[in-house]
Amino acid sequence: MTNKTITVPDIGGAEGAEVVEVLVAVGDHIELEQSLIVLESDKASMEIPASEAGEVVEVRVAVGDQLSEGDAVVVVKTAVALVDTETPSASPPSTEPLTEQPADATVLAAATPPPSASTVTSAEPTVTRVAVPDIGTDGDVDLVEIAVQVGQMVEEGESLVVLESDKASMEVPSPAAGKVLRLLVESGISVREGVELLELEVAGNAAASVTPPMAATESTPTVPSSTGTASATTEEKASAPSTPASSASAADGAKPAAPEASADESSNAYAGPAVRKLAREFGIPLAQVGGSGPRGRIVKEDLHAFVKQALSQGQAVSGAMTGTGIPAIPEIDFSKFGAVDPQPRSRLDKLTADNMVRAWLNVPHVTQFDDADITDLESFRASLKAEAERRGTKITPMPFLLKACAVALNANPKLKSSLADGGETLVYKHYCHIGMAVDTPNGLVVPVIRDVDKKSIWELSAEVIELAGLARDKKLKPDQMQGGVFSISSLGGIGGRGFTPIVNAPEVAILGVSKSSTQPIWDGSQFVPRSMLPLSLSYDHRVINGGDAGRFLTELVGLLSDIRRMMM
Ligand code: CAO
Repeated sequence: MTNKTITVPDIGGAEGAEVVEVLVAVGDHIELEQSLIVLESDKASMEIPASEAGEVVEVRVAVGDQLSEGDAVVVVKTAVALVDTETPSASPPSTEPLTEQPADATVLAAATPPPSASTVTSAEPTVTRVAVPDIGTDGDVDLVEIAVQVGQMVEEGESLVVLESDKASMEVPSPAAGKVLRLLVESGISVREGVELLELEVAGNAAASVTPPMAATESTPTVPSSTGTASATTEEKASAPSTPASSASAADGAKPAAPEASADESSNAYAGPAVRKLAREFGIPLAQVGGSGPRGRIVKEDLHAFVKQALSQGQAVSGAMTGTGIPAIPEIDFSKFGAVDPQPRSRLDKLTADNMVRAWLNVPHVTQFDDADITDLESFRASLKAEAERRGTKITPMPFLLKACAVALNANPKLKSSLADGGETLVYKHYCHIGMAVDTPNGLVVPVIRDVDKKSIWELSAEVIELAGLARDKKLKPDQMQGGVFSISSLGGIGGRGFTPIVNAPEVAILGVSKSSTQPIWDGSQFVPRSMLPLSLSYDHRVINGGDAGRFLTELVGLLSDIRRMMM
């Protein structure tokens, strides 16, 4: 492995040609002759191709820089060790002019490139590679976000990347304070324990570091590669979901309403290869896009703006449908009505939103209500107070609810089944792991308590406290949120008379618990004050019939009203 600096070759005497696009980013694997940057002189645009194949370890230019022959463009780690480090610089620029060049442009002549490459030393031993820690699962998780950039200083514990399983998102903290030297991954890939994420120059060892990246590297805007072989950059992928124009799905559902421009018209548009590729992928007619770059050149942001406008026009004109065929909720500019404060949503909130929509749209929900008389349970719980204090804990209604649900679920196993094979099969489970919704400042999480039917009330109580604490501290591991057969959402400590929870699919039922209150209950001869606990059971009506749900809830109410029954 050798680091090679690729420099600007002879560009026909053009001094100070402006960088108008950077087509690669740190971490990209580039092929020989792949375009690295687009330069624009007062006469023409030209692409600077790679004279080496390998991995980009440093980008030394930024959009707006003025370059001349011999100036460094990128540093590439090549796969093959070279005998002579005095190798030629970049190949001559493409002699094919960009079709969009201005009418008076002439193509710059190619000339023999001068010997100008230099070798950059590789990482010193003081550089640490940060890997995915134990995330509690053997399986792969998605790397959904890289929270740092090359060159960035990070504190110990500062979030480096965000990982996401199908149930939760986790942040990998920095093991030490230092400087991010190199990203070894890009967002969108799957990772597992041990996968190396980035190189960190640990604070205090800066002097022994590899050649520090130029400041321009940090501000280099990333754009898609102009070749089909290279993938989109880290930054693009991370931002894709929130950027309609860079999201394939958004573009699929939102092809611009304007008529398609012919290939000829588009090829005459003034845009670089990266923008052309993006436009092709999204089916955007370049001829209809206004360019905001130098001399009207179309840049990536122009494509974003074009798609955004097409989307809003489409909605205004035809009440555009979302991918599900459901009319989209129009975007409103709330600032028209008063002061607003738009805040980015946490990844967990967005993940929860997706899960809610999925369950809401797939599961035909029915909710059944009942009240459990927990007067005796509450006096029993009160009698445990002193013992709980001796044990250094406290006991809420939650462990009793878990235990009662486990008994009722084992007696009504359909309530803890799941659909499989596209609805052909119903999977019955011989275990009884129950999820418990926990409200955290970061969003909603559902840790799972395993084998509830086999645990004592004290054990369950300890686990409720432990898992709720881990959830609030964002320390739950993926396997602590998996395997549930049924869920409980208790808002009893918060308040409310009743609510209709959404089934946590592929589970088929969920219990909503509201705040207990003292109610006058007729005992056959008089009204007596009883502590009543409102329960709501939402279920998947594809699997659970009203009768199944009614039997389960009636049994549950009976168990909570007389907890001695739990032993029977
Ligand atoms: N009725 C009356 N009081 C109740 C009650 C009920 N149904 N359930 C709990 N309480 C009381 C508790 O006894 C406790 O009182 P004391 O401190 O006087 O003993 C107080 O309310 C607070 O309890 P808690 O909420 O800390 O503990 P818990 O074991 O009842 O619940 C947990 C734990 C993690 C489920 C809960 O803290 C929580 O996060 N609930 C929110 C769940 C949620 O967000 N669901 C919605 C999901 S869909 O958006």
